[in-house]
Amino acid sequence: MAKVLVTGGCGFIGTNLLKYILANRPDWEVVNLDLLTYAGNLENTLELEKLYPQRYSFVRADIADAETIDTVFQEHAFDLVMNLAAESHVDRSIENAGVFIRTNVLGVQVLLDAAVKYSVKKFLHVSTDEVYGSLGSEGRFREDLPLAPNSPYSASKAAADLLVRAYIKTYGLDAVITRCSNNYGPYQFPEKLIPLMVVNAYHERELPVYGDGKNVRDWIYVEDHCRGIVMVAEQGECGEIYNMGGDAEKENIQIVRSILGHLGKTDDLIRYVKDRPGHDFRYAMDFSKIESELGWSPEYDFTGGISRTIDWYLNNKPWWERILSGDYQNYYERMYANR
Ligand code: NAD
Ligand code: TDX
Repeated sequence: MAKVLVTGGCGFIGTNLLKYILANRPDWEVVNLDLLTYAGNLENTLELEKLYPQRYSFVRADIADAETIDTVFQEHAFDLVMNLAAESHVDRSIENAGVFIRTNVLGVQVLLDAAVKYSVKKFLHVSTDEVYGSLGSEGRFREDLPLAPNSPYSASKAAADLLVRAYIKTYGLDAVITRCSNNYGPYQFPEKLIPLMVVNAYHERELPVYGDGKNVRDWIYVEDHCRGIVMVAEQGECGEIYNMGGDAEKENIQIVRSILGHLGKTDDLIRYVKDRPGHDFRYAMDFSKIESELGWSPEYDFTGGISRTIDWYLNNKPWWERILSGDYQNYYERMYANR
């Protein structure tokens, strides 16, 4: 039985990753450690407590709280740590960078210290394509490009990547980094482009498109990313970085139009608004390294993935309604107050 720590498991990718691991790795026992910030939703993972009582448990904690993290590591003797906990929304980082530095940089240092102290066998850090900066209309990000982050969010993620590198070199920690493009799928918080547009279109509210809507992102269905994370944890070489992407570059406006089409709404709802400051123009991933070395490639195509995703939001209206009303944030108190 491998003992695994997943941080940030109540967020979007973390929830999908936990489901993937518990269904596909019967010999992994997983602790989900999450602070339950505004982006963490305990309701996402409740069924896991019922389905896998022997192999799954939840701890509410802050990755930047060194004392608590030390206690958790001492108690569990983890073989593998997968760090997904982060502040993840670029627009919020432009409003207030402080919490991004605390969680995404200091929090990673705290986890790395604990991993060294308690001799964790493998540390997998989930990073992002945004650390490479922005592309023009040509080319793709490769792992050997220099870091050139443009937002406080991506700068904090790049800083964490450098810390991981330093702990490998200095302390001999066995660590790997994954960098993935824009994920979409079930459980994504409705502040991000796709769920925000689905929810607004559903209510026939305006769809706020930044700038001219021609910025390009490479979209990957979240399950493909999760499969890749597990593959890198099992087979990745210490010190290596692995890009993942969906091979599905789309302009934002194309995404918005496809959502409107799917919901049978008209383009009149589109509203072009002031651009995001420092808005990266284009992301595109060269994932040939993970393809040739580990045999990973994305399996979902965008047309199928986006329909699946839109249908999930339409079929899970109470999930996002509780988020929009703020009710989901009281869930932990309701659930655990009398335990
Ligand atoms: P998310 O915002 O949906 O979830 C983040 C989770 O981390 C939440 O559950 C939150 O409660 C938890 N968290 C935040 N601060 C914490 C702290 N101090 N201690 C413990 N838990 C804390 O994010 P996501 O989209 O699921 O992203 C997960 C990871 O993947 C992040 O590291 C992000 O940078 C990376 N990533 C995301 C994407 C994407 O498209 N969403 C793409 C590439 C990489
Ligand atoms: O209302 C909006 N209107 C709009 O035009 C929002 C929320 C976004 N956009 C644009 C900005 C981007 O060009 O859509 C694109 C996607 O925006 P986000 O969903 O905010 O994602 P992005 O900034 O690309 O970052 C995402 O991918 C990389 C994740 O949020 C990061 O956590 C991940 O690292």
